Amino acid sequence: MKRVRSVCPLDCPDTCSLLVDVEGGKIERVTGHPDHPVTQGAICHKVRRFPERVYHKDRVLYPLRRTGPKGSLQFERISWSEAYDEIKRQFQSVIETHGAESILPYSFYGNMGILNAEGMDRRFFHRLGASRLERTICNSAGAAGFTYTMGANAGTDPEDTIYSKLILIWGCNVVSTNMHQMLLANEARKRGAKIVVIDVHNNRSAKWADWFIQIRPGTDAALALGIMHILIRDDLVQEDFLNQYTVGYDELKRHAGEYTPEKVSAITGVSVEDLRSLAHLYGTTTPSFIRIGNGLQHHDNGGMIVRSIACLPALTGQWGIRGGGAVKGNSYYATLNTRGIQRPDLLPKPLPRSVNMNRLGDVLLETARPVKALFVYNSNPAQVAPDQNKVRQGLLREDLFTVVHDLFLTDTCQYADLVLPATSHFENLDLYKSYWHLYLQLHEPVIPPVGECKSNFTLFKDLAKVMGFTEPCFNDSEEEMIETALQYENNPYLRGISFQSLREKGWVKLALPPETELSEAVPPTPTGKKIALYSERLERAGLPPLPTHVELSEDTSFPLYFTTPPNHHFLNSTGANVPALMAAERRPVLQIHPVDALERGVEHGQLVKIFNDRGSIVLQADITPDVQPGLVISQGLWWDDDVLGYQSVNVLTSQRIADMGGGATFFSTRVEVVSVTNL
Ligand SMILES: Nc1nc2c(c(=O)[nH]1)N[C@H]1C(S)=C(S)[C@@H](COP(=O)(O)OP(=O)(O)OC[C@H]3O[C@@H](n4cnc5c(=O)[nH]c(N)nc54)[C@H](O)[C@@H]3O)O[C@H]1N2
Ligand SMILES: Nc1nc2c(c(=O)[nH]1)N[C@H]1C(S)=C(S)[C@@H](COP(=O)(O)OP(=O)(O)OC[C@H]3O[C@@H](n4cnc5c(=O)[nH]c(N)nc54)[C@H](O)[C@@H]3O)O[C@H]1N2
Ligand code: SF4
Ligand SMILES: [Mo]
Repeated sequence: MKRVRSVCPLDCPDTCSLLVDVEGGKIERVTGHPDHPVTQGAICHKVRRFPERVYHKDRVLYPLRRTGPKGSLQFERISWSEAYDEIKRQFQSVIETHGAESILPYSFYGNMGILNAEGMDRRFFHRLGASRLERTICNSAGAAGFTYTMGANAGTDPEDTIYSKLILIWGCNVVSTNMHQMLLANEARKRGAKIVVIDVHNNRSAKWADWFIQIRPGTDAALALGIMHILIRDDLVQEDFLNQYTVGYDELKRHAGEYTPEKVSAITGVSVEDLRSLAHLYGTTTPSFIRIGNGLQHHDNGGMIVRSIACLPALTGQWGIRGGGAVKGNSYYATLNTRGIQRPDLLPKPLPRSVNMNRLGDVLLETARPVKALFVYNSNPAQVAPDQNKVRQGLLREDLFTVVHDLFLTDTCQYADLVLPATSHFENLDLYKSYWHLYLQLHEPVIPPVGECKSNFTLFKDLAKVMGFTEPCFNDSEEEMIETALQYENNPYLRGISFQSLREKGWVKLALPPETELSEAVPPTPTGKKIALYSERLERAGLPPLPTHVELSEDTSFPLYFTTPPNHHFLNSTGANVPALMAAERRPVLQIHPVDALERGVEHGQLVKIFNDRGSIVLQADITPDVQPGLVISQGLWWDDDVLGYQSVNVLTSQRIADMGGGATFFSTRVEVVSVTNL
């Protein structure tokens, strides 16, 4: 038996360091590395069960070619060279008839490794001249909003949050989605901190918090403005900080004056008393820290919400204080040599069109500039993309050639002409950064590739050869690409980090300025930039330059909001085919408030139909006061199951784009619910 280091590859902020027990070339056990300063030996249940995923009986082990109609899951085994020949033939044919732009890569972060998520694949599709994909399904509205205020998607070092005395967890279900933030907050709590959760429902994190504030969907900017109003009115702002580090305080002061407690309470559903207590708690506690989640930015107004909340620490002068500030994401600190890895210089001129991934359904159904070939990897769009009926209608097109590279026959694979077997990250060399903590980690293979599986890196390197691309960058080894990624003089935080140092230590912390210099780094924005309370950039983009509450725009003829955040045991749709994790989640349900249930004659445990003008799904009703009246919730992205009658919640969500960053609007969905027995 040997025990080796690994990294969790999942799209989770915690990017844990793992220890893997390997016996006879097989993974027996996965645990958290006790020495990693953030992981501290603790990992989630999902990843402790990872061996079941790696050795799952349904893992795709060799290339497959479709033999039945699309959607029938009828495949035959073929060789890699047959698969490559087929891809070359199809790509050449669509390039001849419709140009390379008719090829669309579709990927996300099923594996967060730099090489396997955004490395050789990017080089390949750039050189091919394929359509470009805007990867905006996750955090892009909020990242844009935070950046408008702070100048970069960078905030507090999470390790410092143990020193916070007040922790606001805002639209973030940390107990399930960022468990090490929960552990750090627990440590802060031991040292006297208070934890407040602001959310639309009484989720696991709300139950763990000291104070749960329930808010109406999409109204968080109004709450932030209400807090600003009271901070300013009651003289709880830090004028010196505001004068030195911000622009637009005078304009904000006048503007926030309009957001009276009564008005804000009417918009948000938060009582005037709670609003006052919250504002005073925030205005009188230091250091205070805000963890801004992704939940509240999956709305039409998601960018503006995050931009507004991001103004708060400036009002009370919390930047530069250890344990103060806020985090939306910290990916800016770990900016790598993206141009060197992805080689955008290989793109043809004029640049191929760029497609927002949230609009996949419409894009596949468009006839003017049709997509003729789709290449999916690191993602399961038939399940995770909004407006699922449109996506599936597009995927069913007989004239669309679809390749899917995955570990399993996901819902998306049902529509594939070719399914290619992917390695798990345990089988690859890769570099990992976190979008929350500040450690880079190297991953060396723990086991050899299973079956005939290939990593994304190897697949796209092979495909470059198949297509006859002769640029030397297609010969790069994994090690060379990691060295390239780390060579980026514009990012001083990478100083001293090399492939070798990562190999020796496993992880290395980004070289942020030491604590004594922290005040120099206030705010954590590119040098010289001030915190934009008033944003000229937003003004130029035609958006409100000051923090502003904007009403959600979904069709109000459907009376209930429908929010579909992740569950505890799956990672998006990953893990939703692992029996132990499915058993832990039991079944997908619709949480509905007793008042809404009564109004509709719905009884606990009954099947209900949830519908809007995009489609309908059926779920079992869970009547609970954990949700507010007017809002129904279904957690998790389950795979479709014909036998049990599950269909994805994304049947109901919209392809509408958020106010900033091209973001998704999953949680602004509106629906009606009827009891199936009343149909
Ligand atoms: N267990 C688990 N962990 C995960 C994931 C997973 O699928 N499962 N997914 C990973 C990924 S890709 C991401 S992006 C993150 C997402 O994780 P988080 O950042 O925590 O975001 P969500 O869980 O989507 O939403 C957080 C909370 O916001 C609530 N919310 C919805 N609308 C509003 C609103 O208008 N205002 C407020 N205040 N709250 C609102 C949601 O109901 C939910 O309770 O988690 C990562 N970690
Ligand atoms: N309704 C609703 N929809 C949502 C969300 C929501 O909260 N509600 N959340 C949204 C968010 S925040 C996100 S980030 C997206 C996530 O959407 P996706 O990124 O599509 O996430 P997964 O469903 O986990 O699918 C990842 C796939 O990649 C595969 N994979 C893993 N490793 C590798 C590899 O090395 N190579 C290849 N080729 N494949 C690999 C996995 O097996 C899995 O099938 O979903 C979005 N969709
Ligand atoms: S999913 Fe998140 S919490 Fe779980 S092991 Fe991976 S990084 Fe850690
Ligand atoms: Mo995400």
